Amino acid sequence: MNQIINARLRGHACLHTLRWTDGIISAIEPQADTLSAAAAGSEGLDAGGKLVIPPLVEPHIHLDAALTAGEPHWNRSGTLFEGIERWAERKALVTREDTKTRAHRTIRMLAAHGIQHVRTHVDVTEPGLGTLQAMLEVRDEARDLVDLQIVAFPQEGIESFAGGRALMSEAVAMGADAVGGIPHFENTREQGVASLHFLMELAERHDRLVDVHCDETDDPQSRFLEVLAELTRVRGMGARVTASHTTAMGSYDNAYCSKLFRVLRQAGLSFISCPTESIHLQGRFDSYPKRRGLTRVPELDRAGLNVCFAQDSIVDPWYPLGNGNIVRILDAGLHICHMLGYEDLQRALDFVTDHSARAMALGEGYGIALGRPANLVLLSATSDYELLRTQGHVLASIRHGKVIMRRTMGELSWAEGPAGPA
Ligand code: 17E
Ligand code: FE2
Repeated sequence: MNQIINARLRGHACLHTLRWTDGIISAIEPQADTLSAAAAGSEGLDAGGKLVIPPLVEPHIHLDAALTAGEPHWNRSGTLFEGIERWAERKALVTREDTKTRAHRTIRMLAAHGIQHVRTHVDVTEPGLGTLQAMLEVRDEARDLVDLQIVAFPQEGIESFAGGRALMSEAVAMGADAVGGIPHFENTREQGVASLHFLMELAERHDRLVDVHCDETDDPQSRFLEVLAELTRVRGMGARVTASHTTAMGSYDNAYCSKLFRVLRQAGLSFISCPTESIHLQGRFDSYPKRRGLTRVPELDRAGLNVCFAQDSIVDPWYPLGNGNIVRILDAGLHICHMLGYEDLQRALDFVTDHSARAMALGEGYGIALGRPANLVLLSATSDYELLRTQGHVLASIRHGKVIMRRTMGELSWAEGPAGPA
């Protein structure tokens, strides 16, 4: 494959031809007219006027726990905390092969939906760090399908888990790309704050990215985001730091948020919301009215902060569903966040492409521009709005200039018989 013709690019009125050489984009040419399919040549693809975008991005998933729901027990309460307990039981049974097999299967599910960039959290509250070692191998083995970033994630705490700090340092030494945290799960507020100081220092010293599970609770007293943001501001690390979940923000009052947002803007960090996961795990201690348990996605966006959507789980102790399709998450997120207004629908894909790429600090490795990798995805729709309205799909995924996946849509046919006007 060396070109796509009749490609519709977001933000452009006319169709384009995209060409590449040795897996690098070498031409982006506006077309005066629609070209005939034959013009694609034997080495080309005709996009037929549909959208061609850079790959979809999955910026927050737990590949180490994927496909383990119900093993050995189901999460009956549906809470985050029971999920952590159930995972601890499954974690005791994990082997290297088990981890790698499930991770590869899940990566294939993601790639089947046009995702080529993935950030996974890997639980490092495990003496020996065998799971991390397995996932580092997966990172190499899966290169033909995805670029994988690995976050050293202390599921059971940095301060409250025996040897937590040493495990985090070891994980970074082994090659984790990013440093994680879980301050709301630490036993005390002081430990939560101490864990943030520790992890920011670790990341800065070793030049790693940061992605903290931060305030994943409906408790309005959980205020670790302000600490993470301030440590980020002081270090000037905004482009490299992400706060995931921050669901407590859905329970903060507006007076506190008006102060908090000042600090967030100064810090310039990114945000990831996992809407299907949060609507499922949060609100569990409410009767009615029942909170949605999501962070303030539109408010963060309107404040100029970078915010994106992610899946978080696929069939694990926290969430029993999921099939790799990030457009399903976008659909749910826009509904839950009151973001089905006209303007948001026009630019909806930003929340699962460009914004996510920015949170992952992909830089020049991402996007349709000359000299960048020919990583391209063909969609079944001509606009963001149409993709959502039709629950559309990825029809082809091209990686470093090679087609790695194609999908044919199901055909609809009507039986003959009485029908209204066509
Ligand atoms: N662990 C956690 O602390 N929170 C989550 N949402 C998942 C794992 C999936
Ligand atoms: Fe998570």
